[in-house]
Amino acid sequence: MPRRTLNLGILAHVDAGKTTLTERLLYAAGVIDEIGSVDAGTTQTDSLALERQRGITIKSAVVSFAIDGVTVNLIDTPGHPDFIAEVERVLSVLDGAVLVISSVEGVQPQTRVLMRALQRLRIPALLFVNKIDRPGAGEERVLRAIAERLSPAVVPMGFTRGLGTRTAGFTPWREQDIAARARLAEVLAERDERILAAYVDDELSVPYGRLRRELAAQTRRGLVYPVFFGSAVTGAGVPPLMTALAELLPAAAGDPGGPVSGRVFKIERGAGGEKIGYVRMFSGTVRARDRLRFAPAREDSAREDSAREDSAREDRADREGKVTAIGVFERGPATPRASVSAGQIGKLWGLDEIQVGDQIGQPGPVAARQQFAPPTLESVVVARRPGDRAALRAALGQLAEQDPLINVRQVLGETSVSLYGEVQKEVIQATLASDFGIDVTFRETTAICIERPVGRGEAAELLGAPGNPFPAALGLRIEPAPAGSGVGFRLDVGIRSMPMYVYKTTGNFAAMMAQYVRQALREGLSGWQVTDCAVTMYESGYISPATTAAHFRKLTPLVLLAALERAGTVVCEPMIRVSMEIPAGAVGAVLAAVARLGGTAGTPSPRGDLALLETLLPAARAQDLQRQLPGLTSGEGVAETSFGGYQPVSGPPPDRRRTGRNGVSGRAR
Ligand SMILES: Nc1nc2c(ncn2[C@@H]2O[C@H](COP(=O)(O)OP(=O)(O)OP(=O)(O)O)[C@@H](O)[C@H]2O)c(=O)[nH]1
Ligand SMILES: [Mg+2]
Repeated sequence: MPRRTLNLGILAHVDAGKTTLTERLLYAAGVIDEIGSVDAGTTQTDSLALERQRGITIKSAVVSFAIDGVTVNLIDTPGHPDFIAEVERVLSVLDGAVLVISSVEGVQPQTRVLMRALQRLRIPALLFVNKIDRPGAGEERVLRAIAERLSPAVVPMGFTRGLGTRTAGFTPWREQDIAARARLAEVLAERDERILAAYVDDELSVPYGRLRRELAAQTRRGLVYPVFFGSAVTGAGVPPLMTALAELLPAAAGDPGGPVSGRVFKIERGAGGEKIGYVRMFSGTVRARDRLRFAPAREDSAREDSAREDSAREDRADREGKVTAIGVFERGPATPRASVSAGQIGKLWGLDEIQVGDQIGQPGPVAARQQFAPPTLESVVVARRPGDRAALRAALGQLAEQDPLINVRQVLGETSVSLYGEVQKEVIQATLASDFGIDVTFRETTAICIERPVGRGEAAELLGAPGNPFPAALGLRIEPAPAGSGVGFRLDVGIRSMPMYVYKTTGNFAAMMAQYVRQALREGLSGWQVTDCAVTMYESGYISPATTAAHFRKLTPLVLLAALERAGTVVCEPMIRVSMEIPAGAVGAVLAAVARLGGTAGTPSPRGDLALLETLLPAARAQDLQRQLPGLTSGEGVAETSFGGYQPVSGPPPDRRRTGRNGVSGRAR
């Protein structure tokens, strides 16, 4: 029987201890003899020079170890919100996850964002409450926060002792621990009627072995979340966590003899500049010298509004290439192998045109996309030496290969990139300098706005009508839809009006029209992406055999923009929610700063000598507030940010087309 493989993501808010835990797991599994440290820059997974200097993870990294007959491919991810796109890319290849929570800081904003994504995608997860050796560590408090803010379906798997000391430990519950057993039965009974029936008679009448099996079954279906406590630094609680990985999470199934199907989730450049694709295999076997076909994976997005990215994907049709070498993750880093099979993660050399998000061979499970907020900022990158301009464009092209969301755009001879925040900007700058020898500066960071229709508008081009340049008829209606709903598309025409000799099925016709519509909505009346709308196609016509797909594709933007002009749009800017804990005496100064930056604030709520303050600021200004906070609060204020949706801009709408650059200065208006 082939070894089973568990592709496991380690996810958490920044600094919760993911990389340290990864190191500890590798040590406990005997893969490394010495434990590296993030602070000394000696860990296995923070291997980039920049990661070592800064002590944060920037790129996801894969490393493997074996436990109880299972090979675990562990994917250490960055926790900083500027690098959330790295997390999104690995979500589609995970069998399970460990969500790390600091026992001192508790549930943090990014913890919630990540947990929601795991829940939406039904990815089974174990929770590991880390840093129990640190002063200020909590148990009950953290469990309450988890139940209230993450999921009520949690099962503590043991108890702690010596919290907040170097000797802090974690002991798993045993069969004899009556209270814990009753609680386990209670949680499981909520989702299983047979357990409920047995449990109603007597909580302890359900055999312990059955409870454990049911716990594994419910955990694997993403219905309950077992919680462990421990310390990645001292190693406390790590052995029970490791046992649980094999017992409670699902290892990958898949037929190595089946048709080839895999997903590319990471692109890297080798020492000689060669492209390396990381693929997770769902089925079949890829061997060196195989010719492979690849194309963008089908996607399932939480929010369907990324017309920008859709269009980028559309431009890259099916491609192919020949695999020249393979590395497989089995123990530690990848080792050279002749093939990679179902369930495994491999590195593939030789596929020069491979892209992040590509599907290799047969379609696999639908890819997760748009689980998190998109980048909200952009900035023009300028080479300090004018002679570097062409090299800069090429270098940014390579970076965009590894991180498609940086979305390199040429605007009036300049190059702009989209950004999540300042840290990502610094990383791009440092990477360009160290890896490409190009010194750059950034122009002012500005917001990436969106447009929403404000009313309903429709337009049509009929067959043979004057002014219709194509032998195709098309009528489209656009109307507003709820915020965050993206772009909806619906066909409302009879089958006889669809050119089936071109599109074969109505489903395909609808899918292609939806794609043309999303493409056309990339630029609205003010040049921003149009979203949160419902588009209905109410008119269709063709002349066989003259009409082709290109006619519908080219007619769509003409009709849709006419409809959009009748509907009208409002330009909305991205907002960031900044939650602060500040000294009570600093409230006045902070409120004034928030107002100066164009933000709004809720009522401060007192907590001892401190005040909690919730504010909402334009994205381009939120980081200014964070920069000013230490000065305003004598260094005592702490702030946490999260995406706050889009709000109509006040004043004249910034026009991205007229200026060719983002017209929003982000200043208070
Ligand atoms: N006391 C204590 N410190 C810890 C523990 N785990 C991690 N740390 C420290 O916390 C800091 C962050 O640890 P990392 O492992 O880099 O955290 P991370 O989650 O990988 O951080 P990012 O990848 O940047 O999001 C480092 O200084 C670690 O030494 C722990 O269990 N106890
Ligand atoms: Mg890390």
